[in-house]
Amino acid sequence: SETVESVDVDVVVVGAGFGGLYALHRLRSDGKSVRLFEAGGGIGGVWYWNRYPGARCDVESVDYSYSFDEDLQQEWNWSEKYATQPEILRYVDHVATRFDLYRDISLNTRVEQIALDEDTLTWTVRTDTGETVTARWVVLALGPLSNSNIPAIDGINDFAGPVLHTGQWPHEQVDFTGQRVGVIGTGSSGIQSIPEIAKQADHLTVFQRTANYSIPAGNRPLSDADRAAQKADYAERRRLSMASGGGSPHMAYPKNTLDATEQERQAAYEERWELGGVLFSKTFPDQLTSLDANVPAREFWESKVRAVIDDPEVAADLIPSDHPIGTKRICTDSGYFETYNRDNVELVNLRKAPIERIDATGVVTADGRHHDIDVLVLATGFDAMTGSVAKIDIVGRGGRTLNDEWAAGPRTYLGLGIAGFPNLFNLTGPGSPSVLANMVLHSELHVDWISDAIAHVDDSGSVGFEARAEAVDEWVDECRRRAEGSLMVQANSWYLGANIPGRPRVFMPFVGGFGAYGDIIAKVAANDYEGFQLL
Ligand code: NA7
Repeated sequence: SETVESVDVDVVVVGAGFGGLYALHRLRSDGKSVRLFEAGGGIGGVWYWNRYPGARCDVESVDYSYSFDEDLQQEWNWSEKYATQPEILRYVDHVATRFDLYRDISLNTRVEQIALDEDTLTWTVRTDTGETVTARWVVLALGPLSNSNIPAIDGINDFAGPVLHTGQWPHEQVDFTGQRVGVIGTGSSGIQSIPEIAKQADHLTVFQRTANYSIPAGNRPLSDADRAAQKADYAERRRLSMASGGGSPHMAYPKNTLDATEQERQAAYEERWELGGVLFSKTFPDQLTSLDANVPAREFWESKVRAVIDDPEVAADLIPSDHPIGTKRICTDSGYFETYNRDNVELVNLRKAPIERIDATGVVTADGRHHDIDVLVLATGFDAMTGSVAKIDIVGRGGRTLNDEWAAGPRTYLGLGIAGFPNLFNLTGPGSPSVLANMVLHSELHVDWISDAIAHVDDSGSVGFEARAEAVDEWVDECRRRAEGSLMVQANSWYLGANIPGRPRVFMPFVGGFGAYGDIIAKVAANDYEGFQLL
């Protein structure tokens, strides 16, 4: 269309996490008018909601922070190697205040519908507060891990005590003193909260369905000297991160696993173990592509973990046997496995005796046991990657909804464009490295690309921008091919939607690496946005 209709704002951004906040800042700096809607009562996205004890980022704080402003990154002082949830919220508030973001943010406002006017190529955004706003562009910054998964366990609503999901944690302090607590789930959230709950509770029962890999975080306070060294080298640190597999400045060992000697291998694993956390999954470049390369890493991990668990039977339950190491996100812990040495902690292996039902006073397992509980904690994760997008009624060309379009699995071009949904961008979602990368740098990468794309549309005198259907087909194939070439498809993970009954099994993130992905989208932009059409 050649007609430029008047709109209320140039851009609506949905979600005030790291991605949405930077989208607001960047697009407003480009001269656009922007409104940001946020369902929560505050900004920060996952860090607003996930207030459970022990909640921390598993990416180093110096890396998990914005790079777009040199003064910002020089002035902010992180207190620990891995930031706690409250410290990250303080940082987010600092950024929002410093860049005057709050004035364009509407909190406590859930977007319910986003509908395209095909004649004018504008979007009408409706909220649960009754507001209707029209915009040329929409940026979805909903977060890939924001829609809590409440499992449909028989009788869960009959439980008489509090039921707390880690991703919807109460704002007031929860005190477990004197309580018998049950935790269902041993992903990152369970593994972070279990040691903290165990210290407080009278008794803790952990219900584990799938045993999980976790690596000690090696968390520690940062000294002035640490911070000074990091900041002196920040530019290089960022450069390495942007080129890396996952958005952190640490490179894999320069040889493949089986080309290294046994001695080199052990030294490399040991070094990564000392570094701490998720990066262990990429000690060697082939660790997530070759089972032969994965096995020695797994064996190293197992020997370390067995050494800290007193009871060999408990250890046997805690050692995963059903998926290669790193094919579900490796967890990062502080004293997780040691927690099972405590007298007040019991591990229930649901593979041996699944949960049958929950009643008013506890959990009944298939071996006939009744586990008495006063407080139930659900660390059961999220309807990941597409769950929050699916909650909004997004209506594109021909009245077709995004939920129809994605019924058999999400389909995007570069993760950024969706055929039939012009002028709408989805941040850090399916088809991009997304949850496999540092989400702060990934958000910046996406927002900067979108900002350039919008400028390109403006410069060409067009009013719209849409992914071509063929480009979507090719990208979906490319992502599938790459996933199948890795070990990542060998775990029943939320990357595949495997944790949500009824979801199609499609590996959603792009596994080719964060740096490689950045190169691909930059090349597309340099090539006149090939695969997109100007409207
Ligand atoms: P995750 O990683 O999805 O973990 C959820 C856990 O809950 C996992 O152990 C699940 O077992 C378990 N779960 C889910 N449903 C059930 C039922 N019905 N019964 C028993 N156990 C269940 O979520 P997190 O919040 O820990 O972490 C998400 C990401 O946030 C993390 O990767 C980081 O990137 C940050 P399963 O493995 O499915 O058998």
